[in-house]
Formats: sequence, structure tokens, C-alpha cells
Amino acid sequence: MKKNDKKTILSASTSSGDLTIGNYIGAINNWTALQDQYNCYYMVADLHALTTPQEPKALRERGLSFYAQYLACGLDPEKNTLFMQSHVPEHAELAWILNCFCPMGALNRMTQFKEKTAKSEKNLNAGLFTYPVLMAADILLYQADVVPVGEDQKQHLELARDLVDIFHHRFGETFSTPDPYIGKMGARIMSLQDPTSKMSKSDENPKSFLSIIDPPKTLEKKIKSAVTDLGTEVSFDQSEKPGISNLMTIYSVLSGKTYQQIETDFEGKMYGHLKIELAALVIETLKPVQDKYHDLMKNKDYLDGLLRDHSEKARATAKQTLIKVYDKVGLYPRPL
Ligand code: ATP
Ligand code: LTN
Repeated sequence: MKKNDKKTILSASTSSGDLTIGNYIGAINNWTALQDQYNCYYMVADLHALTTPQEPKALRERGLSFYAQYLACGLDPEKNTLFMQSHVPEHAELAWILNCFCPMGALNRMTQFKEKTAKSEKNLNAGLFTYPVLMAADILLYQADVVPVGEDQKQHLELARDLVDIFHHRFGETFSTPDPYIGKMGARIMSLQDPTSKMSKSDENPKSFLSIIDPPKTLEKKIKSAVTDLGTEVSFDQSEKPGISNLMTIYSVLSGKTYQQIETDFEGKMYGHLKIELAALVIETLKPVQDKYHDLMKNKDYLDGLLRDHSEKARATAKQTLIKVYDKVGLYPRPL
């Protein structure tokens, strides 16, 4: 079934909020590093975004903006299939089938569901509950072997693997079993305002995250106002000094320096010094990305053309899996 003997990767980011430096470090940066060794599918998960309230105009614009940010971060359209989830209807179709085989108890255990429902009791909807099933469909449609995600998504991936087992037990071999791929460094970047919780792009407080496309002045301001800990010494200690450790993690990933090197560099200096240098580093790292992003956004026809071609490519693969699944579960074949 696979085009070549490379293994297949699929990953995605939900198009809610603004892509953050957490997404960049924990996800997109790893994706670009993998694009040569694997057959890669990277997707904007716009159907997943509908599980939380969205303003239609903003959601539509964000879809294209996320796509341009993927390209600006270095995802090469010659090497990867880059598409929008809602442009490949097979995602919703396979999700329905998998929903019918997914135990309610498994979904009840999902930490992200519990966290999100605890935050907004009034916005509960069935989509939020079955979100991991749609995510499993995303992965299984492309027979993905490897799924690069941040730590927070590991449990969802476990569910995808369980669904493979359930389906295979009932109907025989159909899907590849996906393995998670967690990047070595900075698997979890924390909020700048509450360094004990994950930096989240849909956080209501924009000061808690650094957006990939925040202007330099905003990046600087947000870093300067990041919550730090008691004491003044720049040293890495996640339990006693979660704030400064988080800033050190970002610094370390972007500079390639170890925590020890950073501690030595900042010996005798204060938290403020690290913040100033970190701001300069973040701005410098994101400058080429932001320049490319703004250029791409001026060329909507180019982006629309890519979206069309790449969703066609994605569909060609997705269709093969869906036909197999419809057949296995016993649906009457569509007349040709
Ligand atoms: P939200 O919090 O709005 O639900 P998110 O910021 O977690 O979203 P996702 O679209 O859910 O973003 O995640 C896209 C990818 O980025 C996933 O692989 C996820 O693990 C990774 N990721 C998200 N936030 C972080 C973070 N703070 N640190 C490291 N990786 C992250
Ligand atoms: N739920 C994921 C985004 C996502 C995803 C996927 C990640 C949607 N579908 C398939 C990997 C594979 C998240 O990070 N919140």
C-alpha cells in the first residue's frame, strides 16, 4: 500500500487560538526534522477546532493562517503532504465508524476531556468527548506508523492503538499500529503566567503564550512579564523554580545549549538578564519565519492551489483505507 519503503508519519495541530512557541518546539520543529526520512502528512485540524466555540470568520481565516505558518516554519510542500482536515471528508467518515467501536469508558478516562470540561462546564458537547476518536481516524486513514506529538497527546495516541486492536480483533488486519514520537527536548513548554500548566494556544490570557507571529515588541513584553520564582539565581529546578526552568527550556532548545551551560553563562546575573537574552533569541529565531509568513499571506492563490493539490493527494490515500474499512464492517459498496 505504501508508495516507497519509508515509514509514514501523520501529525496535526488544532486550528484554535494562535500557534505558540510550544507548538513550534513540541511539534512543528520536530516535523520539519522528520520530513526527509519519512512519508509525511501534516494537517491543520480544523474539524477538531469545532469542539470549542469558534467565531466562523476567525476560524476560516485561521485555517489559512495556520497553513501559511506550517510552510513558513519550514515544512516543504515538495516533501510533505500538507492539507486541511475538512477538505478530506474521509476523516469524518472513518471517525463515525470508529465511534461505533469505541468504548465510552475509554473516552471517560481522557485527561484532556476532563481538564477541558472542568474549565468550561457550560460548553460541553459530544464532539469534545469523541475528539480522540476523530484523531484516531486522522492517523489510521494514512496507515501512519509514527505520530509526532507533545507529551499531552500520548494518551490520545494510546486510544488510537486500542482502537486498532479492537478493530483487528473483530475484522482482521486493517491498519498500521501508530507509535508516538516525542521530541527529545522541550516536550512540554509551560505557560508564562502559570508555569505549572502547559502553554496553550487557546489560553484566554495572551500573556501566557508566545505566538509564532507575535510582533517582536509583543514577544519581548510577554517574556519580560513572565512569572518567575523566589530567589534570583538562574538555575534549573522544575519543582522549586518552575518559572525560570521553563524560560531556560525555551532558551536551551532555541540555542542548543545545555542547562548547565546556561547556568554557567548566567552565573552572578539575575532572572532579568536571562529574560532579555531569551527575548532577543526568540525574536531572532522567529524573524525568518515571520518574514516568510507575511510573504505567503500576500499570495492567497498560491496557498489555495497548494491546498487543492495536497488535499487531492491526501484523499487518494485516505479513500483506499476507507473503502477497506467500509467493506470489512459490512456496508454495501458504493456503485462506481
Ligand atoms: P490547545 O491548548 O488550544 O488545545 P495546544 O496548544 O495544545 O492546543 P494542539 O493543537 O493541541 O495545541 O497541539 C499541536 C501539537 O503541539 C501537539 O503535538 C501538542 O502536543 C504540541 N504542543 C502543544 N502545546 C505544547 C507545549 N506547550 N509544549 C510542547 N508541545 C506542545
Ligand atoms: N489533538 C491534537 C491535534 C491533532 C493530531 C491529530 C495530532 C488532531 N489530529 C492526529 C496528531 C495526529 C492536539 O495536539 N491537540
